[in-house]
This record gives sequence, structure tokens and C-alpha cells, in this order.
Amino acid sequence: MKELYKIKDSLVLFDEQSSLTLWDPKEGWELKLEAHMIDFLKAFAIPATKEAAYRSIATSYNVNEQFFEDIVASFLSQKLIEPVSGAGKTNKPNLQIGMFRTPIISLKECLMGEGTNIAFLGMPYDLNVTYRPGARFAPSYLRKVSGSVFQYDSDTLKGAYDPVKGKQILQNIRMTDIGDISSVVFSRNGTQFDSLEETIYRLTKKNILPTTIGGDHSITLPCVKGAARTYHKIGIIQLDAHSDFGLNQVEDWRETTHHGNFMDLLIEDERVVDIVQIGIRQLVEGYLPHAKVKQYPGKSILLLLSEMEDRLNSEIPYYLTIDVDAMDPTVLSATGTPLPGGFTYEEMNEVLKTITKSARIIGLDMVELLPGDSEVDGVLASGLLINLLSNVMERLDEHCTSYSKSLT
Ligand SMILES: [Mn+2]
Repeated sequence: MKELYKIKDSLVLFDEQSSLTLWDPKEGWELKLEAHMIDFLKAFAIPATKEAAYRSIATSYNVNEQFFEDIVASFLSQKLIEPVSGAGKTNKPNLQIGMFRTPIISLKECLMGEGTNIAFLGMPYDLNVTYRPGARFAPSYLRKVSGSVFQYDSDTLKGAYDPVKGKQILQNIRMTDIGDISSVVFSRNGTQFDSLEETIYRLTKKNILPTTIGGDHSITLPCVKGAARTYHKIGIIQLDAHSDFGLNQVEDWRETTHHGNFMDLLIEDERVVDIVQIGIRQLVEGYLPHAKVKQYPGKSILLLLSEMEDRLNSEIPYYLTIDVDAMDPTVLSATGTPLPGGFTYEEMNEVLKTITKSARIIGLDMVELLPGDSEVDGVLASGLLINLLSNVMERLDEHCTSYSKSLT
């Protein structure tokens, strides 16, 4: 039997500023190829023998078979294609359901496809907590319970009618779930952080809104770094009971970073030019002012919404991070370091509405949710997310224009 070959599984192919790039997220390399070489490579998109591949390109390209054989040999030596083992076997159908019943697809499919607006991903990581762990279970928990708040319909893209807003929301918005950043065992501040950064970078570069489900709050660090690689200059809006910084000198971030100090690194990052913190109420040693940081402590924002609206910089995109402990523990108790004096559900929605009205949100995360036996906390978190996403998407057209501007 003739050997079958196909494009290597981990390879991602995408258009980038009118050239075609191949990327191997597993091995971390990138390669630009001429258009005709890409066509030759695509002959192996589905398993094919060299002869069949040659026949499929011979109609468009006037090359002889020996020339094509040499190209195939170079593809093989560069590991762009690989022999298919066990040809004819089918994969098991993927029965997993994503956030809000979105289909779970691979990052590769998400990046190669067109028109995705929102990509959910999970970062089941809680090695950086100072107190109670458990946030690693939040992504699978939210996938399970979020369908009771909103069910995505990929056939009709009809969204849903919201009786409170009195209108259809999320209509024609394409969402997907690319699963979790995964590892058999996570290492502390290890390579899984690098994978998350790379993933956020790739998604934002393709104008897809990454919506990451943590995880403890330290996962925001790679998320912001990834977004900053795309936009070069960004702001951060943080809803949190804790400021998560101590203005410490950080020597080796992999050694020292945890969920209560990761903002130190982001404050130092030159690409982060504005930080707005809302809901801060933790007692600390002393007041720590910093030129980049504007704090609206406790629930003070509720009286200062218009001030914040004016203050947010319309020239830069913002990354939004929601620590669920911004909410009052009597509202949401499923969190690792709860503090009294937080927002109600309606107040959270009000604040988020103002933020999305005045800031261009290019990525977001929800962190520090520690699921217990109850599904109520998950429904609450899902409700916040869907309100937030519908608000962000309402400004999508405006966003797209600004996105492409800031992508140059
Ligand atoms: Mn936090």
C-alpha cells in the first residue's frame, strides 16, 4: 500500500498582512512560505499519497512529477507533513460542550477559520494562591452550568432576546470554545503560562476577543502580556477586592509571582500605560500611590461612573480582568480570599456597562471562582459574562475600526 501523508497536526496556517505564515504552537517556530508552496502543502490537507497530491496540484501548476517529489521531500525533512499512521481510522466524536454550549474546537481551527468574534478558553491553574485553592475547577464547572443562562446556537446565530434590555442580544456573533491550556501536571509559573501568552497573542492578532476563564488571578499576567504583544500599548481595568500589587522589585518572576502580586510586573511593563482598579478594599500596610494606577476603592465608583467614563483613554485598547471577589461574599461566596463590602450583581453590571461604553475591550478574563457543590455561583458568574459580552459586542463595529488602526 502506498504511504499516505498529511500536514502535521500541530501546524497552524494563517494569513498575516498578505503573506502566509505557518506556525507550530507546540514547538514554537514560525515560517513564511511562498503562495505556491502553500498550495503544494495544502494538497496534503487531508491524507494523500504523493501521486494523488501531485494530481491535485498539476491542474493549476505546470511542474513535472520529479520536481514535486523533491518539494515533498523538503516538506518531509522540514517536518511540515508527516506519514499518516493508522489511515482510515476515524477520530472519536468530540462530545464536550463549551461555554454557553459553544462548540469546542482546537486553537488551530479557530485561527485558520474566519469570522470568530469571541473565543473562550480555560486556564485551570491555581498554584499561585496564598490561601484556598480550587479555581482550577472553574473552567469545567462554568462550561457545565453556563448553558442555563445562555445557549449559543451556531446554526442560526440568533443570540437571545433579553427582556431586561428589551432587545435581541449577541445576534450574528460567532463564539467558540478552544478548550483549556492543558498539562498533565502544571508547573508553577511554567511553560503553560507561555502557552497562554502565545494563545492570547494569536487570538488578539486575529481580532478575536479572548475570554479566559481562570484559574487564580496570576493567569492575568500572561494574558495581558499576550495582548500587549498585539497592541503594543494597552490599559488594564481590574475589578477586585485586592489591588494585587505591593510595588516590590521583581527579580525572577517565575520564582516570585503569585495571585497577590502579579500586578507589580504589569505596572513595570512599559506597554501597560494605564491601570484602573475598581472595588479595592483590602487592608494593607500603607497607601501605595503609583502614577499609572487609578484606584476607585470599595464601592466609590458607583458615585463616580461619569468621572471614570471621562478618564478612560479612548486612544488605547483595554484588557479587562474580573476577580469575582469584587462582588460581596453575601452575593458570591465561592472565592478563595473573600472580603466584605463588595458589589451586588446589579452594581457589577452597572459598572461593567459604563466600562464597555467608554473603553475598547480587547480581551478579558474572569478569575478566582472556586466552585463548590452549588451551581448558583456559576450561574451568577455566567450571567455577568453574558451581559458583559453582549455589551462589548454591541460596540464591535466601532471596535473593528479601531482594532485595525491599532494593529498597524
Ligand atoms: Mn485579584
